Amino acid sequence: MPEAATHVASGKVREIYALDDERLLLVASDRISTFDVVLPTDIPDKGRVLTGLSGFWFARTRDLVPNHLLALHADGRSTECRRLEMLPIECVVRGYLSGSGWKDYVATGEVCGHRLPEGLSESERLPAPIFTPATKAQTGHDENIDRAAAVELVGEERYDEVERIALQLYAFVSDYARARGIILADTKLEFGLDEQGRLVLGDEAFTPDSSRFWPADEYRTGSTPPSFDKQFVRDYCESLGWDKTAPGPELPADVVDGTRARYVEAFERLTGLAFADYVARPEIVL
Ligand code: Q0N
Repeated sequence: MPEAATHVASGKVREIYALDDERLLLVASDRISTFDVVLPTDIPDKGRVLTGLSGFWFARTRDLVPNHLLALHADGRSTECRRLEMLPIECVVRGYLSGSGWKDYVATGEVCGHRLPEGLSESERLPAPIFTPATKAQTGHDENIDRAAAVELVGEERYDEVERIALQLYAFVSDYARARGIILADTKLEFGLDEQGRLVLGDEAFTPDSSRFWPADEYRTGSTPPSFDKQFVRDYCESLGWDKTAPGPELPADVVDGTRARYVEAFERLTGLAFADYVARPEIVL
């Protein structure tokens, strides 16, 4: 960490430092959360996998929308980014009915104002992907909002632009992943504006922490498909009968190793690159 960098914000698993007025340093840790609780045991290389995947997608989507990535550091887990004025909404795209989208559908037949066909099952593929914005809760859970509520926050023109770009990004990455045996069920993107007011993709993008990745060969409707990355951790936590409040349990070595292997497998399948080559030379993802 640069001595002069001042800490700006912490997420559950990432830290942000200011390098100067224009640039931020984003550092991805090896921490893992499950059921919204950060566990006391790290997953080695998880931060590198997420940073490498984000960089891979940023490099491949720059013609669709500019992004905040300026440099990928040699440690493979920290990036320099352009400082943006972040939009006050989470930009979620859903191609499948899961998580809060499934809950809202069961309760109302709609997700964020999108009326969906009757009789859909949990995890079913939607007729077409939908843009489902949410508020950025400072504490607690993000709240799904409809178009009118999101327009109040960002304006109509900007809303139409982020919806169009987010759907294009989802289409590109979900096609890419599907060809490699992975379903991108949904994803959360964050956008900001540069000094000229142009839309820029920020945060991390299309990582297992910001997206639901499902192994295509295990996909079925009527339940929650196994998570590509966290299933061993969830199964282990369920086997303990833990009440899902902090502090979470320590993970045994076999759960750590199996989970690390799943993160590395996601990286290698999606990028077509050997993870060891990324660790040696992170810039190969760009
Ligand atoms: C920013 N967040 C929320 C880390 C990520 N490029 C940027 N410019 C200005 N601000 C931000 C970014 C970015 N990215 C984004 N906070 C500040 C996402 N955080 C949540 C905590 O973990």
